[in-house]
Amino acid sequence: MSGPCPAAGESDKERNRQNMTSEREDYLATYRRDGFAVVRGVFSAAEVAEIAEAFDAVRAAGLRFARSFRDRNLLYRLSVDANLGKTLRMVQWPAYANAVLDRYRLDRRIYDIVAPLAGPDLKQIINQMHWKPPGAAQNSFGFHQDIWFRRPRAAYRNPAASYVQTGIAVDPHRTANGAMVFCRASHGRGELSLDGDGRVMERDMSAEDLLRFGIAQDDTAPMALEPGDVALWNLYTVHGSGPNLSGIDRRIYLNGYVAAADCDRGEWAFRGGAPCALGEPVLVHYDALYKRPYPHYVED
Ligand SMILES: O=C(O)CCC(=O)C(=O)O
Repeated sequence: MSGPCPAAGESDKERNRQNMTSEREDYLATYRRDGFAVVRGVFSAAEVAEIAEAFDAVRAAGLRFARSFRDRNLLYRLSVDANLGKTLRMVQWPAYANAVLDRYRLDRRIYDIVAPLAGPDLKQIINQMHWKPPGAAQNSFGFHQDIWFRRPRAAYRNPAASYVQTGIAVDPHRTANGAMVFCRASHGRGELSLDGDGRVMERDMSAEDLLRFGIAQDDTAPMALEPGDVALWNLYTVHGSGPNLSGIDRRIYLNGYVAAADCDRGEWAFRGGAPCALGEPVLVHYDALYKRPYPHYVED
């Protein structure tokens, strides 16, 4: 069961209406047209520093383990990089382990960005920190659509309209440090396939994959972000990201939301606009949650 989740009153709804400024309408139009958009400067430098400190704490906790390690929905995904040795590549559901990250996933400003697209009753199906350190030999994400990872598919209804993925930039994101690359208007193409060819995390973005999707190179756009910007994209938008060839980190805090009525999985995040605390973990991606609900090492 998730934790307490109060119903929101009229004032929440009114506040949301008042927040619909013209800037908001612009990002909504861009999102609907291109399948991705950016809302600039959502979080201050001090808030980004707080998130970065939380990333440090979660990384230190993860690197105590010899290899990838799971405690129910919380997963530290480690890898042995050819250049850097043991690295923490990503963490799923760090909000269970870190109060600061838990607070930002429920931030009112994130709600105000997502609710116009997916409504006031939101569950959360993604809570992830991705960390690309400089000099890693392999930390690319091949071109993919997030819909590929929504399993079992029957639990995820109305996927084109009810899901919004968000990412808070912790560092500047540029091509040199592995910024994400998005394929314009690809969300209108429905589900595309590489016929199960390779895992997304062990794959580089390639012109050949774009060709297999029927997407022109000209229709790709790197997403430059400043710390504190919030990127958002659709479940069907083709995207990926390259290696970090720069001298700085590239960190992003990902939170994916879904209209609650359209999803049987996920943690409640907002009910009627009011934030919902995490309680006992519920089924999201880890199918063995109830069979193997104890901490254990994970084979990759
Ligand atoms: O962190 C990245 O660059 C990739 C993120 C991504 O592709 C995803 O979460 O679907």
